[in-house]
Amino acid sequence: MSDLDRQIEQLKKCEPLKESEVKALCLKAMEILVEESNVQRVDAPVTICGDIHGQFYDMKELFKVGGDCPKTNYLFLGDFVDRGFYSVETFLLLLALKVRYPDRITLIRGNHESRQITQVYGFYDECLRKYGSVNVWRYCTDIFDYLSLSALIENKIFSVHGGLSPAISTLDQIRTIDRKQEVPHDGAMCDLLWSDPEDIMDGWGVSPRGAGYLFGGSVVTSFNHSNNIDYICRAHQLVMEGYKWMFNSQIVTVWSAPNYCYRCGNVAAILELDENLNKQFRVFDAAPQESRGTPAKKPAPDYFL
Ligand SMILES: [Mn+2]
Repeated sequence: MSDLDRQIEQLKKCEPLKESEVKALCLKAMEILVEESNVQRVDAPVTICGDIHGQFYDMKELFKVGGDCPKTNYLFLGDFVDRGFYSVETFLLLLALKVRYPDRITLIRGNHESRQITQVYGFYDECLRKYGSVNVWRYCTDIFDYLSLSALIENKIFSVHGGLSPAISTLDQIRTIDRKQEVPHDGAMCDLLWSDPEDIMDGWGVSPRGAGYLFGGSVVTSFNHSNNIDYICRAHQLVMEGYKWMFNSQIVTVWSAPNYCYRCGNVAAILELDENLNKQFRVFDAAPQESRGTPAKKPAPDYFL
């Protein structure tokens, strides 16, 4: 068994790696991620997953429902860390799978894959508590800068963490962004990770999050038409039913953190696409209490971001 396979087995038991192992893993991951496009091509069949937020045992439920990687090809839409008790183990397991099976798992960046946000919502504190230093946080946040910004499944389904940007009308404009940086406070890269579709308005609106925009149905219609896209698949917003279509099935939200923050009472979903892009949502509940390990601290109180 290789070191990497052994590390994957260890992480699957929710046991973190040694600091030196994290450093080596992140270096290998960087070599792979730097080659990826800002609009990373993904082949079907693929299973699309939304926010995880450090809910390690619920991610294990996700893999039970969706199948193990590499047998199942996965696309994760970001927000791996913060809020839950196990951001370290959650992100490192996904990263180790990426290094082991680079063509069978795609990880794109969420707004929480950021130095600034993780210092407020849990990942920084968790690294400090589990390792006694912030080195692991530094290695991981350096890797965040290399994560792709979006994915394009069979040229037909555009996938992104948040949504659209008034600065972006074509996929080629996304391809020209220099993504290897901390998430900026505004501009195209920020909007892709922060924006939300909104029912009650058309065009663009001010986001209550303080970053990104609200965008209406006409914006989605125009983007999908210009780019020859069937629909947009995104995450970023808690959906009590696990997934939600909007604007006449032109955009879907997929949310994969059941009982978000261990108290929201929602179910989670993943979206399975077969080789012909036929859709099957799999809805799942939080892992049962007896299989969850012992949490080390209470989650942050606010679940708006
Ligand atoms: Mn988010």
